[in-house]
Amino acid sequence: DQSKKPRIALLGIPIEIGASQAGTLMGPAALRTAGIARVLEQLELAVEDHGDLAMPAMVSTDGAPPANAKYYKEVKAWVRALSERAWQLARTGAIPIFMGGDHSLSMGSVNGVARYWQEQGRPLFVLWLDAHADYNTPATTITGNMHGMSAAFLCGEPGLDDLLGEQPRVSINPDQLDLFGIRSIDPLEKKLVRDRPVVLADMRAIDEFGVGVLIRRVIERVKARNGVLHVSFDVDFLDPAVAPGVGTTVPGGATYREAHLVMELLHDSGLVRSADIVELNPFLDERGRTARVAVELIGSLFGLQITDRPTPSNAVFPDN
Ligand code: Z70
Ligand code: MN
Ligand code: MN
Ligand code: MN
Repeated sequence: DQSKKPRIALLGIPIEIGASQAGTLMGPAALRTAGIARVLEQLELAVEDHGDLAMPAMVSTDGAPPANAKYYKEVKAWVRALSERAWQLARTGAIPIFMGGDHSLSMGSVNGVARYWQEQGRPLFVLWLDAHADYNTPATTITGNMHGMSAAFLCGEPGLDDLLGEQPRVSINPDQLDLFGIRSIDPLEKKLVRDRPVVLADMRAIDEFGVGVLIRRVIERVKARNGVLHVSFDVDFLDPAVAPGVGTTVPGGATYREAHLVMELLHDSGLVRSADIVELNPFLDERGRTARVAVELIGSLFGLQITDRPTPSNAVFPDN
């Protein structure tokens, strides 16, 4: 019975001006070519592909853009349109997967789903799988690239205050953000993250404890507050050897196996209600490798398993 299957709503957001390198606008097409819908359908999910969000018109009456935020007006047009669309998709009861596009789109996707969960009275937690913290503001950024500001914006940091236009801003508390896989952070950004109760597992922590322990810690925190989880998956979370098709490769990323375990544990938690997959740059990819890995990982996030036997755990939690 088609109506009883969990529903996945795919939406492409072909935005690239938030990043330093062009090409992420081809991300949604590459994910479709790599078979994202087919993989999810094989998992007995009902998949709706809503196509790509159309590039929205810019509103010329908006005031002067803030300094140090490149393509602010264009990003604003995307983000306000996407926030509304994300809220609507969440209200249909489907699990939206937002296919990027650069990571600035999460300012719209996460704001929209956060609005929905606020209406439902459940806290939204955000797991940010990324080489970068994306916790810059116009006051801390070196590059002015807005994809480096999305996590900070979502936690209510000032400096992009008019970005959503008429859309309600629904910030998450910094203690509901988990930065996971971080290995590149700017000096002022580092200071800002240190001053906030953001939960962070950097690459050293992953080496010390392993992804199993650390992802279980994320899951337990969400469960303890009867929350739900949004997974914002920046493909540069992965090691460049696995995922060369990204604009900024940072060495020392998650291995193929670590990333799969992350996704499998998240699936088993039953907490994931929405996801972004961002920063895939098909122009820089090697024969579709990165797109294919990304699709495999989305498969694991939504139930693809090696065997159908439960795997026991002997995880020991660190104290924080
Ligand atoms: C740097 C900045 C960035 C990619 C995020 C990097 C931002 N912290 N780059 N993801 N690929 O420009 O703010
Ligand atoms: Mn960048
Ligand atoms: Mn990012
Ligand atoms: Mn990144």
